[in-house]
Amino acid sequence: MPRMDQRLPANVRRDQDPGGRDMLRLEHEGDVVEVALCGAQVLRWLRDGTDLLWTASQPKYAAGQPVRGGVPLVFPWFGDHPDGGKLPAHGFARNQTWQLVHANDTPEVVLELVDDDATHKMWPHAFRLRLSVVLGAKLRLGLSIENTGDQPFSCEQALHTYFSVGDVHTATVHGLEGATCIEQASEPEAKWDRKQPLHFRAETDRIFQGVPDRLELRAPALARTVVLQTTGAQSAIVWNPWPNKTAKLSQMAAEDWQQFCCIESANVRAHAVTIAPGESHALTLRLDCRAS
Ligand code: TA6
Repeated sequence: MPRMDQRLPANVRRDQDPGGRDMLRLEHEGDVVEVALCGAQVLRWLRDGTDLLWTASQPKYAAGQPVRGGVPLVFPWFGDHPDGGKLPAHGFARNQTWQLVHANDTPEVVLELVDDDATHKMWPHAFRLRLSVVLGAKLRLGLSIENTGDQPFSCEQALHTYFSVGDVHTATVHGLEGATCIEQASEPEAKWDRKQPLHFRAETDRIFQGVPDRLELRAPALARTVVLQTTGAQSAIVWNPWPNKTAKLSQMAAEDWQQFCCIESANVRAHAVTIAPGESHALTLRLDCRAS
């Protein structure tokens, strides 16, 4: 159970997710955010009972694993471990149990993860991670990474957000036009106009670098626009697996790919962050979901 003493503000409640795992439920004027202690993963952001994020239709709420959906974290590496092998893709922060260290009636909760023998076996550095989740008219996430050791380290990190879009064929992402991009998809769109907003016409797995701090996701099938406002994020990854990759992914039904896209606020590859001993880096994301 959370480390902090038992008192919580009235609009923050301890609860359990469908897998019986500890989570926190924040409420603000009818909106709800659910945050699992496993991985400090935002599971859902509910407005009038509708999830503004997205969860795969065969979700597994298992100990030590992220649910495919919501906002899984990425730290300290993005994608497969550089040495390959058995270390978890997207790093280990998403698989560890975080501790609740602060809560107030904004409402805000702050979860913390510090290094231990288990993490040292995967990554030989001392760190303190903190994830702040603040629910108001917007949802604000802040991931801070502190180097508590005596050697500098470099790390990749991302807020790997899954967004409901209703129909990915009509969804578009605005703000990345002209940004440097690496396409990682195995069956990508043959060629696409980098000066135009991003449309989804094939498997899409694009790492954009040197990105602006404001992006917009338009989902006409849901009459919804989401504005993503970041600080401390130089990279953005836009992902949709399309049917063939969906068939290889856990927790997914065959048609799930049509319902979502990921826009990940990140610092990866050339923009991995080097943090000196005693220093910190903060990556913040503010999500503003509007009817459009
Ligand atoms: O961020 C895109 C990506 O690297 C895809 O290639 C795909 O592997 C996806 O992440 C899986 O992320 P997840 O957090 O669902 O395991």
